Amino acid sequence: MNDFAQLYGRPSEGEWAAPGRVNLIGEHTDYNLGFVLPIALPQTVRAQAARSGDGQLRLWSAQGRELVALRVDDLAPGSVPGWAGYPAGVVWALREAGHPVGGADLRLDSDVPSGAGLSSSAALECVVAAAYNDLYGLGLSAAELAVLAQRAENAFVGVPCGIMDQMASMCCRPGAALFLDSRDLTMRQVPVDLAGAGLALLVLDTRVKHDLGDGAYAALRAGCERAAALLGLPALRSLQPSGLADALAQLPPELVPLVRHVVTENARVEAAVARLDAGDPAALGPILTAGHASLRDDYRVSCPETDLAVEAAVAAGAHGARMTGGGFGGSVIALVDADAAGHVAAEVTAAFRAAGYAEPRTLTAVPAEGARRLR
Ligand code: GAF
Repeated sequence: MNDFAQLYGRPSEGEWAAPGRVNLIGEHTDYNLGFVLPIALPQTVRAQAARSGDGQLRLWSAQGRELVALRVDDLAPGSVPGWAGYPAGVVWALREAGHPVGGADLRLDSDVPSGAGLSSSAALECVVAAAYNDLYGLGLSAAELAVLAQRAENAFVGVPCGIMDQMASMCCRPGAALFLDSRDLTMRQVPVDLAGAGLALLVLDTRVKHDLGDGAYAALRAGCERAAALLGLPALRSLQPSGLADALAQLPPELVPLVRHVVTENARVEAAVARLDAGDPAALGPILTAGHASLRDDYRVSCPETDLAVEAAVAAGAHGARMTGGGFGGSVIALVDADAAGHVAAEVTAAFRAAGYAEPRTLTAVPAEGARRLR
């Protein structure tokens, strides 16, 4: 039921996939033009697609079991509510950038948990960008598609996200983390051999709904931009750890913890890359836990559930743990010995039960491939 031919009365021209992500370290640094270090998840959004000749964009989602039909010429920021705004925004952004694209029929399916801070929205944008790039022969690079997908989210959906999630979904490679400089989008694939080191990366979805659209994310971003302006910097990225104390002394008290987080977090990304380059992924553990403390105490984007998951994971023997993504709920990652993964997950689950929280959903993250054509 509801396969492409049944929905649209003809075969698709191809099928594409784009993954969700977890970020190893480098949170709330991307819009400050700093460093991030995400890996792609094996979980993807898939799109079967074919060009339509009638100027219509038809979107069917296997999760919503809903068909949305839109006229491409009528697409305008804010005009498409709900999940369909993300794919529609990509088509709008492509046209805005002058690319000669028209309508398409898409059948979308996903196993990226939504609302879990695992970047299901960016995966949805990126799979549509990848499909359109091939269907309409645009010849855009993965990074160019990521920038257009971010523009869709910023200007069409209205969420002021940075570039990390779209770059992760488009550009990650199997077995590697993407060391990305958000200032100029230079990137390096850093090998991450967790299995070879006897390690595993647990993802614990706290099931506390993560939503970037509620204004808190925008307020944090605005705070960082105000701090940079007060310091006379183009972005907080330009502030080095050696200049941090002097800079903090010049800022109003409410901006001090934000700036401290961003500067120390950029340094943690560089430290994490150095450990991975040295072939010592277990040494990431304390860096992850320090990153969580900074997000909890300085940036204040954790919540009781993510704090408890981190504490319980570390108490159960994890090398380190932290919330991942924007915060306000979502998921925690825990770096564990592979043979202790079940034990750590069980201990976090028991702690949640004891606290009266809904049980976390657990998966194991393996660095997977970015957006690609499947057939
Ligand atoms: C969300 C945003 F979409 C990213 O751009 C990034 O800012 C992240 O939160 C925090 O690091 O995932």
